[in-house]
Amino acid sequence: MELIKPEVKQRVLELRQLLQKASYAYYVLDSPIMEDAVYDQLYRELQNLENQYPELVTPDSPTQRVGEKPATQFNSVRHNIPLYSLENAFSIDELLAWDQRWRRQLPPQTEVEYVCELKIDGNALALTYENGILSRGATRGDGVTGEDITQNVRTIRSIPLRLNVEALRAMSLTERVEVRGEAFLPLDVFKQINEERQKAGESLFANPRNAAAGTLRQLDPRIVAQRRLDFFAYTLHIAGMDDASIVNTQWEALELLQKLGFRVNPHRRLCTSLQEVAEYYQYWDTQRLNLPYMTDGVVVKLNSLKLQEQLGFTQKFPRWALALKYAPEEAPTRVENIVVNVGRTGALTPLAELRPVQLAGTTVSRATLHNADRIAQLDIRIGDTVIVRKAGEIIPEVVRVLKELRPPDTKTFVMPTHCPVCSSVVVREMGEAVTRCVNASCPAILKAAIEHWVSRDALDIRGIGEKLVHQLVDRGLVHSVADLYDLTADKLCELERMGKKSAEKLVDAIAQSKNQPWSRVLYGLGIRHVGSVNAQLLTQKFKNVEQLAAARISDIEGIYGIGREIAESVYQWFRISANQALIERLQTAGLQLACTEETQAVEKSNQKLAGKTFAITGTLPTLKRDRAKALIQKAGGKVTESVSKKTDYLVVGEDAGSKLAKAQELGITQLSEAQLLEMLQQ
Ligand code: 1X8
Repeated sequence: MELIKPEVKQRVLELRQLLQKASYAYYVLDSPIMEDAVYDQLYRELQNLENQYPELVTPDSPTQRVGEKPATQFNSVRHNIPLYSLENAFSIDELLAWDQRWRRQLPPQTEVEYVCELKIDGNALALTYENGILSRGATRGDGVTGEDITQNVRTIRSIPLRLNVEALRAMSLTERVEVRGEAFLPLDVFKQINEERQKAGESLFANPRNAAAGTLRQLDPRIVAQRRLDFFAYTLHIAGMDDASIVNTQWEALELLQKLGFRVNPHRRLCTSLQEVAEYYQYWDTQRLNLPYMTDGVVVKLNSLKLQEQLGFTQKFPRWALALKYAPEEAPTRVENIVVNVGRTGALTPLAELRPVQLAGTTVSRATLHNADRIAQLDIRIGDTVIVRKAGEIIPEVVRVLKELRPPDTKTFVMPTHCPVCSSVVVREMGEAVTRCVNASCPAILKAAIEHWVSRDALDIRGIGEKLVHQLVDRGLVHSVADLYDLTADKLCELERMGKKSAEKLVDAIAQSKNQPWSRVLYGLGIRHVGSVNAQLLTQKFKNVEQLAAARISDIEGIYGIGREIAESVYQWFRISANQALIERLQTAGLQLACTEETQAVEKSNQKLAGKTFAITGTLPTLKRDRAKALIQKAGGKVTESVSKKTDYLVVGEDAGSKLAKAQELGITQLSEAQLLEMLQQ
């Protein structure tokens, strides 16, 4: 055997430590310490050394995450400690009942602390570490016996192959450590996988949990590695921990897990009363929709491990923990009919009319079926029992058919050949999933276009709602948004429930909208792909409608943030003569189709965050993160995902994550949401 120089051995160790540290910072602390390119370079250096000296390869090396060989099957393994499931509760009343129950086993009025954690809708894993090295990863299975999926578990970047050495040494945890947690697929990855599967004509995963389960059971670890599974750790068992010298509480266990190298969910809370537990539960009922992964409830645990031990387990559950769940977001119901809706862009969207069902706290009686392809793919028929789901989006969708419940008399749906509103022939372009009505004066399209025109971010005309728009169109008072500006109080008085006073007010509100800036008018036109941010980008470059109408695709595409698809859509819109006529009429009516000096000044002064870099952490009291980001960007600021020396401000919300610690370390100015809004307003 060739003798290996000590410098080489030393360098290999050093590289592993560096890479491990970088991974920890990136995947666990969410706060990178090196550029991707640097990481890649160090990784390649290690890979080269290991290729040169294969005897230096160890199983915990960062290069050893993805195995080469697909498995032929997974072996069954018996868990050293069974994985219990949790008792479910669906209301605060049930939480109180649970509290009463365990309290009966203890002296009256025992004071306790509760740990609240988010319940991740994924797949439980049991990870075994021997002498600090990951030796086994297993699925939950039936709780007693699971499957050995170590090869796949190794591909999950947020699972350390080796526990943090310093943390280990400090506690002399050299024996066996078992860590439990939830493997899950982030929502964006889930979406991407399903999009790819749809393109490939494969069946879709019904939800992220199923997709994660399917991924974990993939025989080829190279495929698993591409799927970007993630993992939150929540339970720590240390062999011989009975003396409780290392951790005494669940809270400490979570902190130790993080030190050992695991990703631990940052949204945990230590509570001293059920009132606080209830608040946490209610807070996350709505806030969870902003998280990049699925949660279906919160887990409440008694903090003291001693108390946990004292209370023990029933046949099925620990007595000291409870899964306080939210109303299910999926439910079975029957498709009573399939109708077709015509939207602002003329798209014909099939909708299922459902037998009403409770879903995520609301009654659902309609669900989108998206398009004809999807109906065919899922084979949805009128009369079928289906599963409806409300994911982050507002409109619920049908995710699958319970074919075993299909009655013999179902009816298949056929996409109409004519617009259900105006009866003109519909068009489906080659390679497109969408069927459209292309009659520019189709009343359905017109109604939707007017609703958009008057909406808050467009011309913001108060007092015109859906009902009024329908009346205006159905009575032939309005054939285009330009007709709004010819309405008089007298004409409006003909409408149902319209008095002289309100008619005058309305005419006034419509007239007021002539003062709205060019960017809002452009947004109001409803050009495909031109949302309010794009409209602002466009009007910053094209100071009036003539310039924009004359622009070539390449001119439009040249704007930072505007891609080819948007540019083409804008270009095509101005080539249609009906649209040119509309612009002319709006001009005559007196709408702003150019930047006035005033609006230009406003826009300039709006760029008050220019040159400043922001990061956001935690949940803001009122703004969704995307919205906060858009506001900052609109004002010329930059928003980054992580905190670095270049960050000027960190906007801090509830349950701030590791970015806050990093910002404190770097002395970066922190802002509350209120302070941010103030900066934007000044
Ligand atoms: C299941 C889960 C637990 C936690 C989060 N998500 C889950 N799905 C947690 O404790 N943070 S605990 C658990 C179980 O014990 N079956």
